[in-house]
Amino acid sequence: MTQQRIAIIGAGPSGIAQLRAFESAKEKGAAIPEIVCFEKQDDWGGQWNYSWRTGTDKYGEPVHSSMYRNLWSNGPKEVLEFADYTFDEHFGKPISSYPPREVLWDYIDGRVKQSDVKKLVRFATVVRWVEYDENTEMFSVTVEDLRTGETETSEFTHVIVGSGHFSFPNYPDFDGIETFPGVVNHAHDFRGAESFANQDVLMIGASYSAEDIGSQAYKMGARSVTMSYRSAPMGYDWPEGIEEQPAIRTIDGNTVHFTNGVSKDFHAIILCTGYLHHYPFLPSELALHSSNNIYPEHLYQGVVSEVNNKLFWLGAQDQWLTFNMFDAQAWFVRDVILGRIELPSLDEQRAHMATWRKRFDAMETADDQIDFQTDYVRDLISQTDYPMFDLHEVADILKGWVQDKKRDIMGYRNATYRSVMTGTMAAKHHTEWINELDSSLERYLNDPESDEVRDIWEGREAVQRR
Ligand code: FAD
Ligand code: NA7
Repeated sequence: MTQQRIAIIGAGPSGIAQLRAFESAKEKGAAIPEIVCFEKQDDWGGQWNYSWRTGTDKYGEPVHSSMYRNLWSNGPKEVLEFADYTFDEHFGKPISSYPPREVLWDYIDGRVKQSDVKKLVRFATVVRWVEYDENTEMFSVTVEDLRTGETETSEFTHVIVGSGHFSFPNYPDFDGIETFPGVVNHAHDFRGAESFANQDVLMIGASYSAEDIGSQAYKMGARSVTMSYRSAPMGYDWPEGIEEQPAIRTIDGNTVHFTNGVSKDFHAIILCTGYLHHYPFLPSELALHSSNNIYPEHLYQGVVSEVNNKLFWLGAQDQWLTFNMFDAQAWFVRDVILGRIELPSLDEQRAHMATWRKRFDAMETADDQIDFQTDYVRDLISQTDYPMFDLHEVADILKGWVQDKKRDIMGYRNATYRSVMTGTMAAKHHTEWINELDSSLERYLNDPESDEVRDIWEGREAVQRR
């Protein structure tokens, strides 16, 4: 039998989950194959590895991360907690339910930094091309070492794609947008809203990016925030200064005309129009062609490529769950590769996918999607030795989160939840999101001295300062 050699593309949360899955088997005495993880950035963490750069990085490669400086988690951390490494274990004390980006990067890093898996990652190495040879039944993977510019090709028995799908912007055209004299950016290139103070800004889109970047602009003192929807408004109880308008009819200089006859002048436009599943390193017959949804087609168990059962995807779904879903997927993929899980025939795989697809097509509400994804993850975990956790509880937290946002879109991050893994209640954070201007790990973890602005905001007399 050919010696197994595994290529993992990307060391974001998904790629790291795969490394951790194999490591966990090794710790329990299993023989594991040779693994090489290629990561084009200098460090791991994927989207959570923030870059101030936009456009291209220092190597001339497209910048990967779409996150911005002051990003805080937009979902409760209790729904993404690793079952084998809890927040309590990492931070040694309860923390709040909506940590900033840097805090979550620290948590992801903390699980694996002490282990041997970092040695398996070739950083600053981009995967340029993957091919499958039907005769040898091997993949050849061509990579470029971005530090030296040298390319090399080597053979692998299995390829696991963990390159993410929130990196290549979807850039639709809008009539007249070329006449707009202000800043026009995609959410992928948004890094901070400070420059929007006293400005009128337009978000195009009606999903997470529009909601979060719009809220960030409001927080940083934009004079007005308008969000333009194509299908349906988000419908939150927005504070004064934020409004939703339907689709754009045309843009004429600074003036945007919406389809309902309303016109308004803007200083800046951010396209919050989502991302493309784009895999420039794969020939079309191997690539995944999908919109952003929670059940992309042709992936058995959401991970095994139907066209080649030795090619896998992690995190290809739109995500109610993230880190622990990637774990569940990685443990499953590991066990397929180790021969612990036998794949059924192609017909059976297709029948299985059709059953899930039928349920997917019948979904109507956010709660349906939450139940779908939590059931999917429970099903995966039940097939491996990943620690099972109460996914009904996770679904309840997610449904509560959806309601929290309906109640108070600017204040939902003040809510706290109980850990499904440890039972620990999250701490109330020292500063509410709307008042916090410093999203650093240091500020987050330390109880800051009382400050004047916070005192006044919270209705206390300002503390006398020297
Ligand atoms: P990524 O994190 O995208 O990592 C992919 C990795 O692959 C990157 O390191 C990249 O450099 C590497 N790579 C790509 N192409 C190549 C190549 N050709 N060769 C070598 N390496 C390559 N999730 C949450 O749980 N909570 C949140 O609050 C949240 N907020 C988000 C906000 C934004 C703006 C975005 C875009 C996403 C957010 N997410 C959030 C979802 C986020 O995508 C996941 O949390 C997670 O980062 C996905 O992990 P991944 O490893 O699948 O992909
Ligand atoms: P999403 O969730 O994929 O949403 C994309 C939005 O963009 C959605 O509202 C789309 O409208 C809208 N869209 C797409 N094309 C157009 C055009 N042509 N005109 C108007 N509106 C359009 O992407 P996000 O960036 O919000 O979120 C992705 C991830 O990043 C997510 O996981 C977050 O955590 C962060 P539609 O509803 O399809 O009509």
